[in-house]
Amino acid sequence: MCLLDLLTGIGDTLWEYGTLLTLLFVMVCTISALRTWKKEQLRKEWNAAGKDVVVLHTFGRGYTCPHMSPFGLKLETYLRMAGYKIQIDDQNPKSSKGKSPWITLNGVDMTDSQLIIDHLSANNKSFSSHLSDKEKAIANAFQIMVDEHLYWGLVRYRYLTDPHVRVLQLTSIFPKWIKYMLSVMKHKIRKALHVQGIGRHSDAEVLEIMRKDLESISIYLGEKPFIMGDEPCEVDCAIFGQLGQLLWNAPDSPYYTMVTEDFPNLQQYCLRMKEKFWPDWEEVLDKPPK
Ligand SMILES: N[C@@H](CCC(=O)N[C@@H](CS)C(=O)NCC(=O)O)C(=O)O
Repeated sequence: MCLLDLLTGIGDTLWEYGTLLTLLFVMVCTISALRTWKKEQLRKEWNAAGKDVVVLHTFGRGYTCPHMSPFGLKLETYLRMAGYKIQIDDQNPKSSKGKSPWITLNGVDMTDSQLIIDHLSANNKSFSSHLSDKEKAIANAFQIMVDEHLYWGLVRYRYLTDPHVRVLQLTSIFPKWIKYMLSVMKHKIRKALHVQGIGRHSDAEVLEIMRKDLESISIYLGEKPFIMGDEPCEVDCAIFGQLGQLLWNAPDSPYYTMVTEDFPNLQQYCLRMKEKFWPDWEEVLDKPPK
């Protein structure tokens, strides 16, 4: 009798586990099928954008600048410069590499703002072909300086140095609950900046590092309308992408003051780029809640 009870008990338990496992299996399969279906739907939607229409996957618009990401501003500026028709997708901002922005063009996904610009420039219209090899090298060095160096100073200011983390109020792209998770977010960013290196410096050192970058751009720009001369080219998109964040998305920051007061030709430069490629700037901005 005891043995029978024991066996029955084991049988019941196994049955319960079996049922639970089956349920779990069905749930996982359903979620995976739903994901695949959603992906297929999105792909259909992006392909329906039309031939040679660029679907630009990016974070949503800001209240003071169309992009909160310097790389989004850079890439859309280039696409506008090259005359592409653009369809914005702000629901899937991160690529398979986990970074934003990325694009889908004629059914093909492409990632990384610079790789995309290099690819489109090589296959369509280059705005740098008139430059000498020496000038191209200078343009390349500026692009790397702003995207891989100046950018990190912006990240540090935006999320760590700015006591009010004002960037959160300049757009609706951050979820409302982010303010309760600020310390987690800051911890993640602090770790990334430590690995990159800029997180190891003092605030005063970072300020000087940033000033030097901005001063270099300002000196090289001088009186010219665009960084490499009379006509804008690809590198202007990168510079505008980063400087635009300091000018429009970093209110009350020391960097805003540098761009507007210490190196005013940078502000003039941004306004020139804005006027040339973003005549609809005000219209595309998101509206802050009343
Ligand atoms: N090299 C990349 C950089 C893109 C990048 O760092 N994007 C940031 C937004 S400004 C991002 O997606 N960060 C999200 C993350 O790192 O998780 C490019 O040029 O597109």
